[in-house]
Amino acid sequence: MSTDLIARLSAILGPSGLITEEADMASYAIDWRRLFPGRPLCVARPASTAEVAEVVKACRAAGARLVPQGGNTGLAGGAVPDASGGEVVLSLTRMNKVRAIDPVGLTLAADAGCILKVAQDAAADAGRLLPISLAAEGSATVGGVVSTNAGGVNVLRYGMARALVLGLEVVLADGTIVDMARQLRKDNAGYDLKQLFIGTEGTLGIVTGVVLRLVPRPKHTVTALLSVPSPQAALDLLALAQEELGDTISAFELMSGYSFDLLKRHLSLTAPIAAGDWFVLIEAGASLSGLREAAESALAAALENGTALDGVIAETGAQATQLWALREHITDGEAREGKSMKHDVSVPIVAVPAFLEAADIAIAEGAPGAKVNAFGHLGDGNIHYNVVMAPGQDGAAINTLVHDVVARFSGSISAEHGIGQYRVDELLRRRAPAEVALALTVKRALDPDNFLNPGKVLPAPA
Ligand code: 2HG
Ligand code: ZN
Repeated sequence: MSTDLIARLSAILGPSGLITEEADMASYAIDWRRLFPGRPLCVARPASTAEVAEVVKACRAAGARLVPQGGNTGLAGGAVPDASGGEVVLSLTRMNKVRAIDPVGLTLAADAGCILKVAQDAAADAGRLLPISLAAEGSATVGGVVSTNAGGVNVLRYGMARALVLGLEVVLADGTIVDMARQLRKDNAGYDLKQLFIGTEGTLGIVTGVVLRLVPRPKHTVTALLSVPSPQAALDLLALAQEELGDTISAFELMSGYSFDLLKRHLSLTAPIAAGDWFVLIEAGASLSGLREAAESALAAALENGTALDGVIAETGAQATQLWALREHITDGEAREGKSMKHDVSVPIVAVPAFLEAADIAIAEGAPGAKVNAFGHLGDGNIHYNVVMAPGQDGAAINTLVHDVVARFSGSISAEHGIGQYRVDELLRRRAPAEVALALTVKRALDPDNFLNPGKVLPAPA
């Protein structure tokens, strides 16, 4: 069977579009954190939507399951194959072009495999902003960003990826191409079917093209790093920033002292301000003047009333980049520290300080010796509550400890990273049976043979 399929795929894709050698498949077979090793039958690299459709039909006919993959930067193992040696990885990375930009209509159309940074740069060249920003933007693809409904640091102003999607082109499990890549701002004609494919991690169809919303590029940006005594002080600072800077705030990030300790010890990165137990990185952007003055007066007020202990506003773009480098390297610092259990949780924004306190107690009591690397998007109530384990500790038990606290605050066990294969069991435990059943109904309708990305997001249907 597999020899016939390889021959068929080779005929569809040509020599540069199919990888079958184990060594050449290695980077497609495992996630970047090397937590979910798989073994694909082969890696198909189509160069067009028509080729994607042909690959889908060939694999389906041969009974080989398909795992769509973009930049493979996910944190939940959603884009890697299982270890059976029977799944085909469908890499979209050869479909990498920006298709069109409309700077007045504020839209950008791209192939699914276009790197996010390439799309951001194309928008910037047209004088516009593609307002989605995440640490993996140099390798993540726009198709992956949409398929996982990625978040990032600008969600509080611009929303998750879903909020930026105007149109999609997808290939269904039977190979049908559905072209919904419309550039319309308003389109209320019937079901909004593109939503089925946003955030469902390739389990209902394969995103091959996207149309994203752009925004005008703010002429002025301010970036500030502050140290604060506690998460509650950070929340007070958010309230103050909202008063002074209003809806110009595009990022409000919280980082623990331990996060900065990791940056210093593993990457020689240090904060240019006096340390506190916590740090906050704020960015705001506006086209009208007066933003910097407003930021300076907000900083002065925060220092005056003790909300902030110290703070700096970047003087140049290069300084702003340096401040952002601190935030963006925390994941890297954590990876160098040891094995960690990641918790991508959200609770109501005002509950973040109480959540952190309760979770810290749960870890201190239930997993003594573990260290908590808490940081994330305070402006969205989304904390990366990552637990660096002591030798011999049980990761699943740590998951349960943290997620039990999340449940107490009516939070979510995945605010932005998705479910992938990492959180399937936890999702089943934490979501109401009626919600899981509804999801399975949708899955069965679109992919009755469980052919697309099996075992991700949902359990394999019985
Ligand atoms: C971030 O906010 C990413 O930097 C990664 O979502 C978070 O490493 C993590 O847990
Ligand atoms: Zn994040």
